[in-house]
Amino acid sequence: MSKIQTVADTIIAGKAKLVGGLVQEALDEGCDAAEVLNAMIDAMGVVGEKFKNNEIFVPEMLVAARAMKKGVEVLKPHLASGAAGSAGKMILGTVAGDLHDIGKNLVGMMIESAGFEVIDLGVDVPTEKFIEAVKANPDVKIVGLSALLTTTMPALKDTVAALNEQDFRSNIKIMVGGAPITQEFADEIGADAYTPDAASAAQKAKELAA
Ligand code: B12
Repeated sequence: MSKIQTVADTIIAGKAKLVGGLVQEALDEGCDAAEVLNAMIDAMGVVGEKFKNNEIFVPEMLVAARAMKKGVEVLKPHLASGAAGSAGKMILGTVAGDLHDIGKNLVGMMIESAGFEVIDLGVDVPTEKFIEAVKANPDVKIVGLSALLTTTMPALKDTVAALNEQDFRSNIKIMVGGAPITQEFADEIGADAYTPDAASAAQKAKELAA
């Protein structure tokens, strides 16, 4: 079995203590960091499927998430490279009611490596906190919102609606993403951009801030 497959299987099994070492071994053997990351993302997809099919439950999903994070820590220096801050500032957060942050963190990491300073507000972020953060950072160029649940898509919509009403609206661009989000939904709620993954999010952020 390939080392990358072992990394993926270890994430699915939620063996957080082993993942870091295995990722390092894969890199030492010459595996490409982006390829390792993609396998890890796919592993989280497998975890989601198992959860949907009642083969595993929330605690198992949580340990898989912890394992994923351990792996990302080791990968980070190999993925992120740019000089932070030169491209501008971005505010990033997962919307109210939603605790998923692995995708958001990857987006933050890739956008940082594209030269942005990322102000990460964390998870379960109420609308007012996004607004306050933009007011506190008038030079911010992009606000990125993440939602992973169909039940928090309305919170995403409400946050975009509230941002759209602010005086600062013309100074910022709003990017949205997360597994249930589509380009159509982004258009419907009045966001400026949607991308399906972290790499394209970084590319898009550069275009929007140019
Ligand atoms: C890990 C996980 C958890 C962990 C989260 C831990 C953490 N720290 O993040 C825990 C255990 C806490 C959890 C809890 C729950 N979860 Co959960 N979870 C997952 C799982 C398995 C993986 C998510 C993940 O990390 N994916 C990997 C990352 C890399 O992908 P991503 O998040 O999609 O991000 C990428 C893109 O979407 C995009 N992106 C993301 N954000 C942004 C933002 C911007 C601006 C842009 C441009 C792009 C972008 O770029 C990212 C990188 O490429 C998914 C299954 C899945 N297939 O997604 C279920 C899943 C999302 N969870 C689900 C559910 C139901 C729940 C719970 C309700 C379960 C429960 N009964 O309690 C709770 C809700 C808790 C809450 N209030 O948020 C469902 C959602 C169903 C739905 N349609 O709404 C899923 C799909 C599982 C399933 N198949 O049923 N979960």
